[in-house]
Amino acid sequence: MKKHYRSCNLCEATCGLVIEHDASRIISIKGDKDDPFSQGHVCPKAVALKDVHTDPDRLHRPIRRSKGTWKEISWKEAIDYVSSHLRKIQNEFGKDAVAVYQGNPNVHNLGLMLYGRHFRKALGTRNLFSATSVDQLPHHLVAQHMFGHPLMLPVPDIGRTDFFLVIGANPLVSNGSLMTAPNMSGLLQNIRTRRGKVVVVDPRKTETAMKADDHLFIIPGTDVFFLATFLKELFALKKQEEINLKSQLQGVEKLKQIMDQTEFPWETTGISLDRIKGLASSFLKADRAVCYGRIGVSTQKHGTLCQWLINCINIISGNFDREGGQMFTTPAFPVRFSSKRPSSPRWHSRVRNLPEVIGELPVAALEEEITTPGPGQVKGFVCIAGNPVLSTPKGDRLNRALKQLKFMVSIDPYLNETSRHANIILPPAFGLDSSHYDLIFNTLAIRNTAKYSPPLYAPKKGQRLDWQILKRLTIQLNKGRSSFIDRVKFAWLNPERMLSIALKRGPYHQSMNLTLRKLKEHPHGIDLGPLIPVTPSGLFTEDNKIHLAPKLYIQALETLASSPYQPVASSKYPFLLIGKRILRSNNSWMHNSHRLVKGPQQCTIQVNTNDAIQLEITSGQNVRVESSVGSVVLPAEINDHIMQGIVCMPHGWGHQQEDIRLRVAQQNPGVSINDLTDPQSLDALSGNAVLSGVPVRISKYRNTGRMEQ
Ligand SMILES: Nc1nc2c(c(=O)[nH]1)N[C@H]1C(S)=C(S)[C@@H](COP(=O)(O)OP(=O)(O)OC[C@H]3O[C@@H](n4cnc5c(=O)[nH]c(N)nc54)[C@H](O)[C@@H]3O)O[C@H]1N2
Ligand SMILES: Nc1nc2c(c(=O)[nH]1)N[C@H]1C(S)=C(S)[C@@H](COP(=O)(O)OP(=O)(O)OC[C@H]3O[C@@H](n4cnc5c(=O)[nH]c(N)nc54)[C@H](O)[C@@H]3O)O[C@H]1N2
Ligand code: SF4
Ligand SMILES: [Mo]
Repeated sequence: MKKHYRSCNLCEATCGLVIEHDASRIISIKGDKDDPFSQGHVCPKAVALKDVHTDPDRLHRPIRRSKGTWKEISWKEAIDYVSSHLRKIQNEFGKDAVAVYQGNPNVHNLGLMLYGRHFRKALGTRNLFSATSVDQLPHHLVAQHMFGHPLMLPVPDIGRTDFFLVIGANPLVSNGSLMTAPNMSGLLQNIRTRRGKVVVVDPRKTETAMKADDHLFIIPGTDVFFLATFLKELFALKKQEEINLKSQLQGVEKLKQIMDQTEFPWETTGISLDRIKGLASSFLKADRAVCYGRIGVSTQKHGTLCQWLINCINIISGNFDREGGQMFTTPAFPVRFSSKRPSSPRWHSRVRNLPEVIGELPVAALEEEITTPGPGQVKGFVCIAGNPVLSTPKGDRLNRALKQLKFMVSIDPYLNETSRHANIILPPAFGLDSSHYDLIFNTLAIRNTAKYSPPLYAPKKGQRLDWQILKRLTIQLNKGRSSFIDRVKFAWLNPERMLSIALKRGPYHQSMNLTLRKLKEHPHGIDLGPLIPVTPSGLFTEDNKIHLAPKLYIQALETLASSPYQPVASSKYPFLLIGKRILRSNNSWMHNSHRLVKGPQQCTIQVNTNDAIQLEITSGQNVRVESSVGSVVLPAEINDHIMQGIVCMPHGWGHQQEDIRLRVAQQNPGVSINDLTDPQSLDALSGNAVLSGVPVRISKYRNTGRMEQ
């Protein structure tokens, strides 16, 4: 029996694992106590890596659809088939006729991160989409405007803070996002042991809120007014000369002026002015405080303004770029390059004229790009590690649209709700079969760390890793177009070589002799120390300053504050639907692990007790949920942990199609929240989808005998 050490790459926490195994069998998966970062912490999903590894439903060879059935074909045939079809479409209809969607696991996969860029470049299409625009796009946009680079994402230094203000995130369940921090419950507990405070602002009394010192219920989508009122109070309490980093700030006066002059409709939030002011005052009094907002505030109408205001709160309260506040990482693999950033938008979507943001278009526009005829219409589609039928707004419409494509390929280990539409599926050997180094999550971690994980088992004969698939496709697409030198260089590269080169260019090579070889000698990972201040030299703005008051945001906030507030809920759709995460679930793709889905149905709709009484709904009873774009039926879960007028359900469920191959998931399919979300509803500044605060009506479901979802 042997021990293998690696990082779990399922979620952002990057926990260290120790896997006991023999030549062919995994015996156990546990937390690695010697991992300097995670120190033994894991969640139930880590053990399920074994289920994914041995899942009989997983594909191992390319399959091609032919006359309604799937046939296995060789990799050579598959790569030729895909590259020739993509080229044919581009030759006939133009480069943009092929669209690409990259899903969440791309950022958890070293090979896809390193080769995705080359593949996209070889295609040369502007129809690039990803899960970013149903997630954290506002953060990137704000980072670009304020700090000069979309990857300058500040993280809360939660290990050293005394006041953790959490808005629209549930890190005890999600294990943290844009805040790589294993052992969230320990970290939260430590804040309280230090006599610090944890305060949660959320329409739901979440698992995190239950462990917090205080919880404020907020009406979904009104956070922008809560945050603006909070910031206004900080300006009122804080003397100008006390603002630290002041010489590095650009636009303080402008921001102060707006805050002084504007009254924000705080009453729409459902939180009293006294409470907002009281919270701002105790935040300011704390030695070290940090305000943090995630999915709940990123995926709403004013997501970009919310993330901008959150940064401003941290800056003006004196908690920016300092210990215990909001800080930047110094990653060993330097992912932020200082090349001059082109001014956005460089192009717009064809149908709705939506601007490109950081090189991509809002995925909410993908369906219309496929279905609307005319020059530039999308005819070919490459889906890499993504399941947009379940994860993007009005996914059921996209489900229909994908049928219209001339050609589609999925690079995915499963035949699922999205890949079932492909003409061909290229399934990678992945997870435990691949080597790993976390490019993105080391860049978002609350300590600077580095860890290399070798593959547990080398891929079996006839299997290909993600990077090998993308590399072959890129070579085929570039045939006859790249120079001999470029071709030789590209053929020589592999993830390990790229990693080795990058580490030598990184900040720890000189000081600590950090190389890939050294990482290999330290299988538990290497701690590179706590986060350190980087301002001003680490900023990417031309003047090396933090831009506090980008014109776009100031104008948008002024317009918003001066127009009469329109409540989102209406008499037709009186409830607001919000989303959540479940501990034993990972977006849309881990429901085929029996150990994760066993027990009571997890895809339920949470309804407040008083609302349930009025609607005569009882726990476990089926409820119909209707929005302006669709309807679903699912069982109710009734309690007081949710505000009256708000309902909540998880995303990633809805494995109902018969022709998919997810035998465990299909026994308990659930329904998709994204049959209810509206692709027309976007954060105007970033194009991010609005997934929080969707107006719906709910009613007791009376089965009429008709087939219903
Ligand atoms: N309403 C609503 N919608 C949401 C959200 C929400 O909160 N509410 N959350 C959004 C967020 S934050 C996200 S990140 C997205 C996620 O949405 P997506 O990224 O579109 O989907 P996932 O569910 O992560 O599915 C990932 C796919 O990748 C495959 N896969 C897994 N690992 C690998 C790998 O290593 N290689 C390859 N090639 N394939 C792999 C899986 O089989 C699966 O098909 O959903 C978004 N959608
Ligand atoms: N177990 C598990 N962990 C995961 C994932 C998973 O699917 N399962 N997915 C991973 C991914 S891809 C991501 S992006 C992260 C996300 O990580 P988090 O952002 O922590 O995700 P959620 O748990 O969805 O928390 C969002 C919170 O926002 C609240 N909310 C909704 N609308 C509003 C609003 O209008 N205002 C406010 N203030 N709050 C609101 C919801 O009630 C919920 O508690 O989680 C990651 N971790
Ligand atoms: S918290 Fe995330 S990284 Fe840690 S074991 Fe669970 S899924 Fe893996
Ligand atoms: Mo995400």
